[in-house]
Amino acid sequence: HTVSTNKQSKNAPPRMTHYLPVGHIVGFGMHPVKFIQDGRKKFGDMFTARILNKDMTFLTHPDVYDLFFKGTDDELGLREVYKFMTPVFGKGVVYDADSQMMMEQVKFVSSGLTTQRFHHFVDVFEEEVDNKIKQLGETGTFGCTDTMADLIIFTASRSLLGNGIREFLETKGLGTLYHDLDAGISALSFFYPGIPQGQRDRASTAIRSIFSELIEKRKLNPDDDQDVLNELLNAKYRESGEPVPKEHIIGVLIAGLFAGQHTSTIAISWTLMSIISNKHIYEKVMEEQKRIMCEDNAKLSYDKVMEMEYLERCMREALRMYPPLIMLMRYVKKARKWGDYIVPKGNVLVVSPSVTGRCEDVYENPDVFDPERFAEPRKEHEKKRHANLAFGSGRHKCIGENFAILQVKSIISKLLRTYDMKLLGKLPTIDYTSLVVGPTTPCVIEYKKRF
Ligand code: X2N
Ligand code: HEM
Repeated sequence: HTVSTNKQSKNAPPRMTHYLPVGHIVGFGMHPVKFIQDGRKKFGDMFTARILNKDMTFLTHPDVYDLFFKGTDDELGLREVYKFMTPVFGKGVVYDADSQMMMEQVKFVSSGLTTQRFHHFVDVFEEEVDNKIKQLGETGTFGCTDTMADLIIFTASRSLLGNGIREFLETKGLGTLYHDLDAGISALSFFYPGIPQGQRDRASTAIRSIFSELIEKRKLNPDDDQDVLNELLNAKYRESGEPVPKEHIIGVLIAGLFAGQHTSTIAISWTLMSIISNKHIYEKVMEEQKRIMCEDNAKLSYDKVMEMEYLERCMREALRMYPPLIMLMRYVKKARKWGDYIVPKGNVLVVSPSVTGRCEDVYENPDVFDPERFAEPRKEHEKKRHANLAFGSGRHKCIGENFAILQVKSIISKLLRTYDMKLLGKLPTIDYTSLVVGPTTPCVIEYKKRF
């Protein structure tokens, strides 16, 4: 632990003065995005503030983001800031592995997300929406994020682990176990990772034994290669040439599921709510659906989903305004020079996809939902490097982007052609209290079958 100090070392970025030993945690915690935007007004492109036990240096404009995205892993570490997730993902995987091994593990997942598997995933997505439609019936209301979370859990779990996972979700409480496990990753656990969490650890043990059972079954009975698990079972670490140990496979799957669930649930919720609460955009989306799908209950295919460009722009626009990961962080392992500034070793460097998405130098009227900004001739996101940060940028850019887009578009397409939907009440506000940031709940949607 470093001591709380207002002392500014030579050439360090401007520092926000604090008067309490806990620094600016209250202002930061209540509204992290506003905190960074206010800091920008006062200090410019870069400033440092004490937050609880950390000195955090915020980069507030895309013009200086190269400092963040061009750093190598030994200059800017991920492990040091993201290791609080280790009790959830497990030992030896992702942020608990060395940088070479982490890179290989991430690559196993991305190699598993092939176009060939994507063709199959679209069938999985459609089947799961069909199941949900059977539950929902002709007409009624549903909580948007809860219902979307169900759809994402089922579709992501099947894509990563195969059809065998379904019975555990349906009848053996795996959904609740995921929930208990993921509750172990909270915003505050970033500052205080050591807090004991019995519920999290019990869920972890139970999930690991379920995944282990599935893996043993798969080893006896190799299926026809339609999920990411198969990729992991056939992968080998480059240096040792050894297959990936079961404990690592399980850890990578848990990390992949965490990554695939919260972000996608939030992305699909904002996309759907933004579409149906804006008449003009809703009509354009439905026009595109009619053009590509012809009949309301036509079967989806990979090619058709790929053709839904307007729907994709709606999702990208929702992610611009409401990125689920509101800040990305790196630990400064070697002092970093930028112009006249030197960011000292030991600081946490921060860029915010949320602040970037609302940057007026890049996006005109940034608070307006306008999918056309991603289309010709505007292409506003291409005006500046690192201007579109929902999926990150540089060497650690998201590897699940194409999967998430395919999943969200498939599910929304099927839902919109089945039901006419209406958001009850106004578009929700943003809830900054969790680590992955989504709409304030409840947000209720009223639906009625179209045919
Ligand atoms: C109680 C009002 O203080 O002050 F998951 F394989 C798996 C992102 C990590 C953000 C940390 C905010 C703290 C508010 C406290 C994988 C899909 C990933 C990638 C509220 C006092 C994980 C921590 C956010 C601190 C802000 C880490 C995810 N693709 N998913 N109230 O991401 O990639 C993965 C990658 C992080 C943070 C914070 C408060 C690969 C308070 C009062 C109270 N933050 N934050 N992923 N706060 N208060 C992931 C990125 C990686
Ligand atoms: C990294 C966002 C879906 C797996 C990232 C990063 C962002 C992000 C911002 C960069 C983190 C950083 O630089 O610190 C999102 C969003 C998603 C999504 C908004 C959905 C809408 C997924 C899915 C998967 C996934 C579905 C897996 C199946 C990963 C992994 C990394 C990553 C493994 C780490 C890459 C690395 O460090 O090299 N994601 N993600 N993400 N994402 Fe995603």
